[in-house]
This record gives sequence, structure tokens and C-alpha cells, in this order.
Amino acid sequence: MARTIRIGLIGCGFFARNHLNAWKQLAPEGAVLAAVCDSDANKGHAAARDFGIGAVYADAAEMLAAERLDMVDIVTQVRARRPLVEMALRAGVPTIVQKPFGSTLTECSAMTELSRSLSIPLAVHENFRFQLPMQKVREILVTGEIGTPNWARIGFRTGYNVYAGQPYLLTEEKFVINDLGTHVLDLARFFLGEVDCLGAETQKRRPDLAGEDTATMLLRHKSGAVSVVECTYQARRLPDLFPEILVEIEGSEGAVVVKGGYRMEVTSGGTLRTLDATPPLASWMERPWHVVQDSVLRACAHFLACLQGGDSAMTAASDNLKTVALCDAAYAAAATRSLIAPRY
Ligand code: NAD
Ligand code: 89V
Repeated sequence: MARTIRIGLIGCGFFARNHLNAWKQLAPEGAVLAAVCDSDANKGHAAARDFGIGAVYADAAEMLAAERLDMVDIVTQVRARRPLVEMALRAGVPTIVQKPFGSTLTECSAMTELSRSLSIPLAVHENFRFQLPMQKVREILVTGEIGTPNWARIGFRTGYNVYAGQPYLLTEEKFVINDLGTHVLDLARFFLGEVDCLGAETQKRRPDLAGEDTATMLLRHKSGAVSVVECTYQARRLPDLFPEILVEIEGSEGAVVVKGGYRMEVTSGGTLRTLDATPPLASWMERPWHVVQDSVLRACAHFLACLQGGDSAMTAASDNLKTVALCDAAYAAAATRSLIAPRY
């Protein structure tokens, strides 16, 4: 059996249930939920009760001092995040932090530099690239079946009431790019590589929101490829595909397309094949969230294996910093109505 990894989870709110279920399912691979922490003691105790975790804390410093941990998984909102990351890294504990990595590029750069200077791993739980359909797209690109990718459209368009489970999104001054754009911009990098410059238009189509709810971005990648990356919570169309991501990538020899219902079409050298990328539905998962929940499981399995093997995670802080730089550039592009080079 692989080395056991004792995990302390901080932030037992809405989405943490998926992390807790994933770590529980990964017990045979060595994951041990050793402790939970939430500044709201009721939430911490509820998580401990539901997942059979013996140690519960309301203060992260107390947990880090009392527990022998091999990993900290931080699932708080972004507002509370930097002090927790710095505390865990300074305690010498490898840390995973949920997206968005941080509130600003400067803040994310500082956390990345602290991780580097202390030689303690820091990774971002950016899980859209771990979704089964996205993994299949990546596999197809790597095989060269569609040739050199040169154009793409990546879209997350829904009218789903995300605010019911995440009410804090109503008051984020910088909302959809930092919260959702970070996912689809990360996919653009995952599929087409780093970005030379980008343009962006944002909209607040729901007037009572504090921030933008729609972003449409045009990217020129260093490879010469061009991508259109878009996200909104204000789509009013049926069927609403939440939380599915639609992808079209064209290459020199063909194309790969992810359509609604997890149907994929691959054109290569003049022939078309179709495949089904429907994600599995573990007992703790529920439609339509299962694609996201399955990606949490895949991401956590990746982080666990990387820690056990001493490898750098695919979404290490130094990598996700480049995605944050795209979010930063997108806000600057929208504000100035100009093309902006990301501050890598
Ligand atoms: P939430 O507000 O429901 O939960 C956060 C919890 O952290 C709360 O229970 C709060 O009491 C606790 N907390 C805050 N500060 C703390 C501190 N200093 N010490 C200990 N506990 C503290 O938030 P949520 O909706 O679960 O979102 C958490 C994160 O997950 C966000 O960054 C969000 O963007 C992200 N998220 C990711 C996905 C995904 O991976 N696809 C989906 C939804 C949300
Ligand atoms: O991934 C997220 O941050 C969630 C979503 C609903 C898109 O899964 O908000």
C-alpha cells in the first residue's frame, strides 16, 4: 500500500463535502482524513461527524500545532485564504488551495514565492482540467490525431442559480472571470499552451450583482493558435447544460468537439468518429454535479500520488500563477478595451 498521507482540511462549507468524499474514497490509496477545521464550529463538527474524523478545530494554527499532517487542503473562500496558506507553508506542510488561487496576481505571486523559498509544495485545486471529457480532449491533442491545434472555442454558458449554494458570489466586485473564467482560461492553456496577448469584454447582465456575470475573451497563443474563451451565468436557453463545458478545437488535420450530453466528435484525416465521455456516478455523487465531483476525485488522486511520489502537481502554484495572470490581463483588457499581454 502507498504511504499514508494524513490530511487536515480547512473550510467545511458548501463545496468541501466533495473534497471530504473524495479523500474518503481515496482511503485505499493512502488518504487519511486526520482533522478538520472551520471557524464556524458547527460546520467543523458536522463534517467530523459525517466523515468519522476524530479531530476538530476552529482555529487553523491550533490544528497545525496539534496534528502531525502531511497535507493541508484549504477549501475556504478566497477572501480568507492567504494567511492560511502562509501559515501551513511556514509549518512545513504541503498545501492544496481551492480556486481562485488568490484575490490578485500579486498575492498569488507572493504565495508562490513563499512555497519556493521554503521548498514546501503548494498546488491549486483547479479541477476543470481533470474533468473526464477534458482529459479525453487532451489525450486526443497529445496523440496528434487532429494535427497542430490552431483554433478553439471553450465555453461555459449557463443560467444555473449558482448563487443559491454560493451566495457570496453576489457581492464579488470581480466575479465571473476570477470565479469561472479561471477555469476556462486554465483549459485554454491546457489545450493550446501559453498566451501572447488577449482581449476581453465583460457584461453585467444581471443588474443587482456587484461584479460582471459574463466574459468573452479572445486569446492569441504563443503557438499562433487563436481561442475564444467565454463564460456566463446569465444564459437563458434550453437545454441548460450546467455544469458542462463545450469545446471545439480545430487543428491542421482535423478537429475535436465536446457537445452537450458528454458526446464527443473527432475528425481526423477526413474521417469522423464519435465517443462518449459521460463521467462515472459514484455513490456520493449526484447529477448534474457529477462531472465536477468526479473531477474533484481525479484531482485529489493526482495530488495524493504527487505527494507520495515526490512529484510536482500539474496545477502547482507556479503553473496556476499563469492562469491567474490571464484573469488579471482579462480585467485589464476589458477596462482599457485593448489587447493585453499577461504578466507571466
Ligand atoms: P463556503 O463559504 O460555503 O465555505 C467556506 C468555509 O470556510 C466556511 O464554512 C467558513 O466558515 C470557513 N472558513 C472561512 N475562513 C476560515 C478560516 N480562517 N479558518 C477556518 N475556516 C474558515 O464556500 P464554498 O462555496 O464551499 O467555496 C469554497 C471554495 O471552493 C471557493 O474558493 C470556491 O471558489 C471553490 N469552489 C470550487 C468549485 C470547484 O472546484 N469546481 C466549485 C464550487 C466552489
Ligand atoms: O467550479 C466552480 O467554481 C463552481 C461551479 C458551479 C462552476 O462548479 O462555481
